[in-house]
Amino acid sequence: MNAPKRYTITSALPYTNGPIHIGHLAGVYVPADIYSRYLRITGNDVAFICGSDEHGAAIPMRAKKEGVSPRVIIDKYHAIIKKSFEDFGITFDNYSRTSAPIHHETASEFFKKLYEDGKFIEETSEQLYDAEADQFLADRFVTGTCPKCGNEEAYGDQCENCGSSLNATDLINPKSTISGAKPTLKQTKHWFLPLDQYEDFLREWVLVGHKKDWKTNVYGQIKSWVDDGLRPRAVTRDLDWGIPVPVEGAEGKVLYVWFDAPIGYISSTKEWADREGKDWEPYWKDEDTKLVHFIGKDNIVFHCIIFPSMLKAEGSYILPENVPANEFLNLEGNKLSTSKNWAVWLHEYLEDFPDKQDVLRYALTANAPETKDNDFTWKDFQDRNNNELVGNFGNFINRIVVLTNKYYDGVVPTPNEFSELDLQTLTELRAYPAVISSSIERYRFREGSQELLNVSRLGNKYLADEEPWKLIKTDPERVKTIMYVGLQVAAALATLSEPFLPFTSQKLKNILAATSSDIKTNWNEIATKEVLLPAGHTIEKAELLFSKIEDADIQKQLDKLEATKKANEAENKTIEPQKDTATFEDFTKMDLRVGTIVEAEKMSKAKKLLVLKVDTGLNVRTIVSGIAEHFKPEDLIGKKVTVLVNLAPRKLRGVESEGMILMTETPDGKLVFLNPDEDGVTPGAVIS
Ligand code: B3M
Ligand code: ZN
Repeated sequence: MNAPKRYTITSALPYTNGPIHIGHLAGVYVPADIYSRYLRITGNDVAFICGSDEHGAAIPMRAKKEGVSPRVIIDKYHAIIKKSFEDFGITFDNYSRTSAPIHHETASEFFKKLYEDGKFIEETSEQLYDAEADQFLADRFVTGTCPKCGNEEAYGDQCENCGSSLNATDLINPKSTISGAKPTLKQTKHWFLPLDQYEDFLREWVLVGHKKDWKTNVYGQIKSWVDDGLRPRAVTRDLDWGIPVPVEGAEGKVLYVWFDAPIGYISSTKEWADREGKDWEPYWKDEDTKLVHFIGKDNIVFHCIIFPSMLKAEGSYILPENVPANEFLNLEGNKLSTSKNWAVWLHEYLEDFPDKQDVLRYALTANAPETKDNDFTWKDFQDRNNNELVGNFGNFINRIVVLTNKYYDGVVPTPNEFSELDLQTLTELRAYPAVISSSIERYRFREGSQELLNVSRLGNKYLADEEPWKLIKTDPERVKTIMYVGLQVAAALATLSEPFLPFTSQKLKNILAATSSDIKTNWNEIATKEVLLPAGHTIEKAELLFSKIEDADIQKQLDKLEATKKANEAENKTIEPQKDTATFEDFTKMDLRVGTIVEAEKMSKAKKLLVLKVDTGLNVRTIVSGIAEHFKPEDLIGKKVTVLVNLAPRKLRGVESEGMILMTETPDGKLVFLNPDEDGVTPGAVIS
């Protein structure tokens, strides 16, 4: 076991623009909590730091949607989020918020120091502007096509599809998210951090220094950005929500949310140290401290490029030792989405499964998106509970505790001579702390969770091989030894489960009466001490650690998701914005006629295309139409349709198409001929 160290462990500060869901828990908070708990119980000095991220465009946008002030929004969601973390046993040493005065002070000081040291470039440049809303457009106030991957919904500071960090002016076809308008350009002054000047430092520090020990997904992203070449990055914004830029000539400007938010880790540490009567500085400035950031993959650029460059520019801070970013968790095959309500919200989960915090922690860890995106399914959740937690872990504990009570009134028996298998079992047991430690220290929490289950598997197999319930009649002396060995496994489980299943661990410690001083519940001692639960110690009565989840409980969750899907379809959030004005002349150029379909057949080797013959009154002509997945050819004969007859002819798969049949689409993707009165057609549907 390693010598104790000082750790500063941070997990991404959640935006207070909504509650949190399983994706947050799986990606960031459960792994960070496992890591922190583990380090504490193995004797390290840990500051596990978090808080709410209450600035940035997301907050006023949500406030507008709910018709209240930003303050109301942050207070509401800060409380909900904080409670969810407590409910799920996330043991932050401090949970702060970026609206706190200590944070405003800390972030302002940090900016001022960099400003005074000449670390910024001050520049007036043309930025995107929404004249209608009288607002500059950056970050989430503008979307457009990502120049790197073509995603049409990239934000002004970042593309969530490919993870690229962007400047708003990089977007192709930008569009204001406030009014839908196409932005104009307007001059404004901002302060930029010249990231290009930190390229050599970043190369040396990460690309050389951490090539071996950082996750490949994290390393790869950083390498590709640095190889692409970094550019100066604005760290201020024209907004009225945030921390005012603390220099002269910056009225009406605030710090960019991604400048202030990571400083939130520092201010939250200060708040904690003040409360605990400690000095915060070693946690951020002592070279012996290990700083670890737990985040999701969309935050990599901010934690591995921008924040380290800020820390480097400031000069007195340590840099992260590791940034074990996770990939994304999906839900039943679809991307988790707050706006589409496609999520399992933690506060709602607890209404349905009030005593099953550990089950969710476990299911999310066993299936964590550590190296690739993963899917959460309710079926997997049920299986993991019923087969692994109830069937394996719970079953072992229940058997050993019930039998100890039945045979010995709860008193741990004195063993006789150990058999070969007894010794082998105890030796195997002693190896587990190191095995699980190694998984956790390498940030492989899913592997660690499976090793934990191997401990109860070891216990179950031992009992199944020895069958004490049969031997009790013929060889009660032997049963004493078997039960003694089994109880040592149970005691080890109480400790080894603590990082992963903290509520269960506590319950199990209570059952084993592990509060008394004669029993060993120290992680490191499991490996070295022969006796964890001594003969003569009295345990409590059995109590179930886990309970089965029935099909009906799972169906209820699936029904909820199905209802969400339906509601989303009905709402059809994607009304296309109006196109540019067409003059009357433009309109009269289009020659629209009624036509009758007289022939229809599938085009060979083209899944979507039908070749139609249409009588337009002018002539019978060929029109190729992409409707094969929606209509059977034989149903189309005789149908009257609207045809644009003077569309320039074009060849589709070698067949010349002379015109276009007008169609529209229902929210669930069904194509219909132009008849707005048809079932399912909704206002705003585009005719094309
Ligand atoms: N508020 C979380 C997110 O991107 C963001 C993290 C800040 S960490 C300093 O969802
Ligand atoms: Zn992209």
